[in-house]
Amino acid sequence: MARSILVTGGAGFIGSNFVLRTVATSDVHVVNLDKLTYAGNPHNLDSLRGSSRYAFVQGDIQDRELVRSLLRTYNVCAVVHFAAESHVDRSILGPEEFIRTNVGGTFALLEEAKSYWQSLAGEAKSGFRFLHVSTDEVYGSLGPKDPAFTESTAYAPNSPYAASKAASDHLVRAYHHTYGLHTLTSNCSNNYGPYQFPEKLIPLTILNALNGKAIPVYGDGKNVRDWLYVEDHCDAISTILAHGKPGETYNVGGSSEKANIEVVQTICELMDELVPQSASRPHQLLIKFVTDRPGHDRRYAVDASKLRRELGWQPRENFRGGIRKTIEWYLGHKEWLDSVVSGTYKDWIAAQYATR
Ligand code: NAD
Ligand code: TDX
Repeated sequence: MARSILVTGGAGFIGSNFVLRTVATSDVHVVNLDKLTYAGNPHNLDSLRGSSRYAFVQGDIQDRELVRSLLRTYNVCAVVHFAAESHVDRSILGPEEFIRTNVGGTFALLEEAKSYWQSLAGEAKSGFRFLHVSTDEVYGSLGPKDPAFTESTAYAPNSPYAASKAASDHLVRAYHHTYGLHTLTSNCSNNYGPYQFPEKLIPLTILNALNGKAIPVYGDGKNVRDWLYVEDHCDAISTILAHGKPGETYNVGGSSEKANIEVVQTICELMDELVPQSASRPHQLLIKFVTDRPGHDRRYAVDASKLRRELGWQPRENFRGGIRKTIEWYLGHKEWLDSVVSGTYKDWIAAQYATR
């Protein structure tokens, strides 16, 4: 049977973009294992229905028997591991699921990948890869003049989310060092683009601007993030998977540092232009400064020069162009937005913002 890659969390934001792009631009077979938590949406992948190169399996990465059988049944040559609880604010209100999925789930996958890999021989064994998709948040927070995070910056995670991702990164490192598993780790900055669930800053701002609702900005709005368009991240992952050196970690970033208030203002300006008939113009009037996130990291910035130097990757999209495309995508996919903004979404928004 043809060889496949096992993608975990492929019904989430970055995973969906990665699966769609991989099926469209290569001849590889993709098996997508996703639990379909509140953040997973199989309709993101509706266009692949009927494709002989795509299979969807609903399940938990902690289900070791399932993972074991998928690796063997699909003759898997690489695991690309996106599945995670990914929202910092949710990790503050309820960290347990983050430990289960991000730490326990990654451990389960590593164990099964190791046994499977050990059973292989020849090129199948030497070519096997386990790519762990991680975040820049493991490095902690920068001061205004600090240099950007490099791959050798010490880990200093500050939120339960970041700590759970840091723990998973350490496990991945250990499975390479101890057992020789061919692991790769990418540590990427903040992504934005199509299919992002509207709990994160950029899609939440677009959604609230569309609906004439307050746009919540935490604290003084001067926290800085380094923004990367999701397609550039997916391109980086494909590059690392194809050419990365086993055991290595690669930082991925857009060299596009922006204060949150600047991000929100840019979206408001573009909404004024793209929805000229809106009753909420100028959208900037919707901005509302609210109580800060506890332990809110002040600044992230990623030095991605290793990935550029060693593997030739660099981002194609700039922030203004990427944000425009993103807003246009949301404006053109109102039915997608309506479908994800269901009862449980409303419960989250009430729990998170009502008393801020
Ligand atoms: P997301 O929350 O949009 O999607 C996560 C997906 O994982 C969902 O489809 C969900 O159903 C699935 N999932 C959760 N728990 C699972 C489990 N136990 N078993 C199987 N599937 C499960 O996340 P995202 O923003 O697409 O992030 C994907 C990965 O990239 C995460 O590992 C995240 O830490 C990392 N990352 C994200 C960003 C970002 O800006 N979004 C930046 C850097 C790194
Ligand atoms: O309502 C909001 N108001 C606000 O000011 C929200 C949701 C966020 N913010 C601020 C907090 C951050 O400084 O905006 C910034 C971005 O917040 P999020 O979109 O929640 O992202 P962040 O916490 O930076 O984490 C993201 O990037 C790294 C992803 O969610 C992680 O999965 C990824 O690892």
